[in-house]
Amino acid sequence: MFEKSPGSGGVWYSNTYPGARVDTDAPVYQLYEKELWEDFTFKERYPGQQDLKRYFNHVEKKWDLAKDIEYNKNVEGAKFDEARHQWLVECSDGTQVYTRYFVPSLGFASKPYVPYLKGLSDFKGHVYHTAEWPQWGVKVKDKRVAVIGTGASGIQCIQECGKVAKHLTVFQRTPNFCLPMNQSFLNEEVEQKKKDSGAYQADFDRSYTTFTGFTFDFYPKNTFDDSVEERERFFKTLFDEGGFRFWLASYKDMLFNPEANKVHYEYWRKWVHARVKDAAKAEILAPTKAPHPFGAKRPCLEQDFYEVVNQPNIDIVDLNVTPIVEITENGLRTTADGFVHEVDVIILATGFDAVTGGVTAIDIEGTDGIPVREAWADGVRTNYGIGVPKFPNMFMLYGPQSPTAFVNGPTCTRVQADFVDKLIRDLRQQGVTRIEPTEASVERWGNQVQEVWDNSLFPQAKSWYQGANIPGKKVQALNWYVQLLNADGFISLIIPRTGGLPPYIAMLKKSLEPGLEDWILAP
Ligand code: NA7
Repeated sequence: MFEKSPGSGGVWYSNTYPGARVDTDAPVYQLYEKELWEDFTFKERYPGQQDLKRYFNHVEKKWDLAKDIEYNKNVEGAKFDEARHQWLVECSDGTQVYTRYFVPSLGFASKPYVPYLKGLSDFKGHVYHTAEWPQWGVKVKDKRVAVIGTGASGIQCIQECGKVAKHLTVFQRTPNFCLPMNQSFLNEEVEQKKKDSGAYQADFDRSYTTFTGFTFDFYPKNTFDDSVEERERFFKTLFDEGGFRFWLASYKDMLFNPEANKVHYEYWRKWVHARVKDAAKAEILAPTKAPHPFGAKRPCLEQDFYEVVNQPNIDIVDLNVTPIVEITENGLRTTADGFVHEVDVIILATGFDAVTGGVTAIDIEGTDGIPVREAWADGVRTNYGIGVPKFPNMFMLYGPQSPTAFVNGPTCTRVQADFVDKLIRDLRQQGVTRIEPTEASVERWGNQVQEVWDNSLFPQAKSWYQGANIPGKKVQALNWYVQLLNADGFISLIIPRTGGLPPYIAMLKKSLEPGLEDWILAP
């Protein structure tokens, strides 16, 4: 394993900004091997970055992985050698290795995105991107801080920095439809009892059966099946329980039926306005007219974000009204009156070239000599989000056209890793040294991913889910979402009456059946 960072954890290594934490509740945000969870307990229901780092170190120790990982190794290029049926992988320090199989496991958020901001290099203060936060920390206490961006990183960062900064200005282009985290500390003894009683294992098992790889699933009713009172009661239980439930355990038509979606937005908007006392701020954070359907862009979980932004030391600038014209030596100039927001620190919470950026940043060359970034210029092409035509013996994990951004990360990677593990074992047994997806399987998969996407409300948001956050990037469905919906409820494309992860698991299994028809094999 080659790893660019000096330690394990991926995004949880590099994203050390204040407030960084996972939006998945315990215990399913971890690997499911008993030997790993029996003697490790997270400190909080939604673990913070430091705790996640502690977890990665635990796994590394327990599985004695350090001997297999080379840290501070940046993979720059990889090329398939047809004579050897092997990849030649090259690192920036000159390291070269031949390997039969090449498994880019680059995550969906490994290439930070910094938008063009005129004059940024003139700024005399400090500039930090949330994903490249110094490991030694940054002093924001008593400083004047600007945060650009209100995705998950921005919200978490504002929530923490706002409490200690002298003044903090939020530069918001699109409001985040934040949901309540309902955070709590985990009690060692209580968790131990859950482990002993089989509750942990039951949650892990359940995560393979739900749409999202979490322990909860969509409600099997449509929004208007219930009366207004029943709906309000139901919504309240989702908010009380917290997490992504209002998004991913609500009425099953919410992400497909615009009217059902509006009802969700209105409920959420009222909830925000009840918390943010400053009416002008509340309107920017939860406007009368929704900028996009609820949940078509990823919401973020908050703890006291709405109370923090209500503080007098916080201003919110709506960039749709007053865009940033330029960065000056001492701040950010916005149009309306040429006013400069003077700050000491600028925090860029501007996200990532998500899902594809990690893979396309490396010079991975196909058998036709074309790098993957060029091969995908008109759109990503994979089968099952794992194999890529003209890139034999390469298997991506947690990459584009997989369930990636729509499921619990560990569940998704586990499912794919099991698949790749079995595939490699089978190939070895059969004496096969070269495998490549068939064009037919790639065509079918691409159409399937896009067709399902187009039938949902997701395309209506300019989100990283579809590459729309990066200027010039091809807009397309980058994640496998799975289902179509009609008036009768879900219609699975593959297996009736199930959704999300389960059909994906079934398809991967089928793809391994004798004949491996989705793949071209060569001895
Ligand atoms: P996101 O979710 O991509 O958020 C990036 C934010 O930065 C978002 O609010 C953007 O506004 C904003 N942005 C980007 N470019 C600009 C410019 N030029 N001007 C102003 N604002 C800008 O990234 P995160 O790091 O928060 O989270 C990524 C995922 O990682 C997260 O969803 C989790 O799954 C983990 P926009 O919304 O595009 O109007």
